[in-house]
Amino acid sequence: MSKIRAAKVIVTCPGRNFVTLKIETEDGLYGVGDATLNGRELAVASYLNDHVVPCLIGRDAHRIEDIWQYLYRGAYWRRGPVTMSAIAAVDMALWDIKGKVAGLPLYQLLGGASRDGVMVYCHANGVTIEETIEAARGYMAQGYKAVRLQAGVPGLKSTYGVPKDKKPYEPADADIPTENLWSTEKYMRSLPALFEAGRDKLGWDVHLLHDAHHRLTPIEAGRLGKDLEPFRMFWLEDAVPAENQAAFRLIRQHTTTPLAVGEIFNSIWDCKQLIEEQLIDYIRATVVHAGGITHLRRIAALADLYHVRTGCHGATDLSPITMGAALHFNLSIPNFGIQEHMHHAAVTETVFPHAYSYKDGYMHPGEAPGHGVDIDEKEAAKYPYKRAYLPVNRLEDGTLYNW
Ligand code: CS2
Ligand code: MG
Repeated sequence: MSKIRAAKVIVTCPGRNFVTLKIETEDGLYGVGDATLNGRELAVASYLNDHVVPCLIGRDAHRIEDIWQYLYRGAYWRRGPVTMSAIAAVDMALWDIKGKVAGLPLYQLLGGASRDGVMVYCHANGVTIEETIEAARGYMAQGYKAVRLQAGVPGLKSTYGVPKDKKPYEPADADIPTENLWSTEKYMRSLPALFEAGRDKLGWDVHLLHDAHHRLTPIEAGRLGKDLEPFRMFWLEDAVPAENQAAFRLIRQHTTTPLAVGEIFNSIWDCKQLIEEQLIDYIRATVVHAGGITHLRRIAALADLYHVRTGCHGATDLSPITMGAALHFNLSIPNFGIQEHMHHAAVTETVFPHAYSYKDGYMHPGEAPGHGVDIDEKEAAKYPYKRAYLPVNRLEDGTLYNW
């Protein structure tokens, strides 16, 4: 028994907004969990502060599954990104504590390492194809075995996924969302040339990925997947919005390009049909938005039965705590596929010291007890919350569209 003495929510903005839950036990240990939901951060902070923290005090920190069920079933209102991010934060903090009590890195509690390292992919972005290829070359020189290629679309002024001013990530940069224009026709015409150049200039010994950010219809996605088949992509991500899981049947009927989806999923119910019907190849749900280690393991176990591998979301709006927790998860499960790796800003790293590291295309969670990521509260206090939104997307006739 290790009684929970206190729990607090820390909101900080070192480069971008992060919400962290810190749980302390009566025997003087603590664990931290990520609760960041980009653009809706304070909703999760309130959910935790007002509704979860009071229910945690006095509970046994070791009863991770029981506390998970208590927060999920007990709330009556199930699922949804706010609820599941809050539960995830509790879950991550409790696994962190258990690891510290055991004196073992989290992956050891999850069954031990199934591989030596976690293959990661990075983002090569550019306004032009040449710029994107140049960026990919730079990453390959650092040892990356897998690179996501995104380039500006000729005829569209700005596109989400292609950062402005050569910034290294896609910042949520506006107090009120800025508006981009979108044209599927222009995009679909431009993309094969990017991957043709990719294979031509980068060769065949690198995995190439692409994110379509839910902007296509199923039949368009089928056609794009077919057009990209000659380039043997690792995956085409988020081809269509995935609320209607059956929509992926149509894409599958038309292309053998591997499909990835799920960064906005928050429970196993969002991907049950996609997995059981083998409509996808990679599931992108990750620790913070899909109910923590406890729930993500359940998703991965289901996926394993159907030849679906994991490809956890790892953008910079997920805090280093999620990256650390995901790396332990990735190292331990049998059906790991790949992990996304976007570099956090240096200032983010000062607030979240961590044991994980990158070397030659692979990451490793490190050997620190627990998940190995901490929060420096003094540093965190220097960066107050700042409202910031991602852009929205409109079609050229003004219709609001998916970004
Ligand atoms: C993207 C993310 O990493 C990805 O694949 O889709 O940048 C995503 O847009 C953000 O995490 C949204 O918060
Ligand atoms: Mg994505």
